[in-house]
Amino acid sequence: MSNKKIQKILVTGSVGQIGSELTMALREKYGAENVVACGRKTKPSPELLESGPFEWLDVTDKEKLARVCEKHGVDTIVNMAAILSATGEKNPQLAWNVNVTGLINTLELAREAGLTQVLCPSSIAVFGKGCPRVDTPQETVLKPSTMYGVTKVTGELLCDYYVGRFGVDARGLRYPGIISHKTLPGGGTTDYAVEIFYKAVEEKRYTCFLGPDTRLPMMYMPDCIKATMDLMEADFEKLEHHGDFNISAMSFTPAELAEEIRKHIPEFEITYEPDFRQAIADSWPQSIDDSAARKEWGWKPSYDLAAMTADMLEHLQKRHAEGKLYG
Ligand code: VAH
Repeated sequence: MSNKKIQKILVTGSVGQIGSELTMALREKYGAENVVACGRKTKPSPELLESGPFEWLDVTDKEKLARVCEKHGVDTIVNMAAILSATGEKNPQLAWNVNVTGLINTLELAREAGLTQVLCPSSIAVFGKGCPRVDTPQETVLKPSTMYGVTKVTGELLCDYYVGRFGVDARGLRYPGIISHKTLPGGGTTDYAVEIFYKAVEEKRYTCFLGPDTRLPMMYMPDCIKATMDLMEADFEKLEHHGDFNISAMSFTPAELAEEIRKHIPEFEITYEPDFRQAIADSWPQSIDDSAARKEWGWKPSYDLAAMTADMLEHLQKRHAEGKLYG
C-alpha cells in the first residue's frame, strides 16, 4: 500500500450536514476544481454549486458513480451519503441500500480502478448493548439496536476487508453527534443539539425530544472537518486501524447544553418531551475513548461546550438580526 497523493476528490452526500461543509473545506485545501460535489435530490446551495464541479448522483447507482469518476479523473472518494439513525428506523431497507450498497459501490470502484483512497464515515451508532457506555473503548462488542448502526458496523467490516484482501486504502471515523450553524441536520438522534440553538435565538425556548440527563458524545463541525481531513492525509503505514476510528471532543446532556445557552440568553427555557429517539440515544455511549486516533494520527479537538456554544450563538444571533436565521 503506498501513500499515493490525493489529487481529485468526489464527495457523495455533498448537500448533507457534514458533506456540505466538508466539500467547501476540501475545495479550499485541494483546489475547488479538484473536488466534485455530488447530490441525489436536495438542491445544493449557490455557494456549493458555483464554487466547483457538481454532479447529480445516487451512490447506489454503481455505473453512474463509475462514469462520473472517470469523467472527472477522480482518485479519491469521500462517501458522505447516508440515511441517519432516526430516518433509518422509519425506513430500514432504504438505510441499508444507501449506506451499504452505496459503500460497497465505492469500495468496488476503488478496487477496480485502483483509486488512491476511500473515506467511509462510521458513527458511535455502531455501539449498543454489552459495551461500556462511559469511555467506550476502540475495541469492544458491537451490537447496535438501529439499522443505521448495523449499516455502520457492516461498513467498518467491509472497509477493513477491502484493506486486507485487496489493498484498498479505506479509512473511516466513528463520528459523534455533529453540531453546525451552517447546515441543518436531517434525521438524526443528535439533531436536538442543533435545533436548540435556532429555537433559543428565535423563540428563547425549546422542547427537547430527549430527556434532560441524556448524555451523548458530541463534536463541533470545525473539529469534525479537521478530523476528517487529518485522517485523509495521515500516513497509511502508521495506521493500525482503518475504517473505525473512535473520535470525540465533548459529551453533554440537554440540561447541560441549556445551562450553557443561558449564560448567553438568560431567559432561555427548555421543556422535555422524549420520543422514539430516546431509546436510540439510550443505546449509545455517553463518552468515547479516542486514544487510538490520538496515537495513530495525532487527533486533538479544539472546541469544548463553552467555545462551541459561544460560536454557535454568535453566528445565529447575527443571522437572526439580519432576518436570515435559516439562510
Ligand atoms: C445521528 N447525527 O444522530 C447522527 C450520528 C452519532 C449520531 O450518527 O444519527
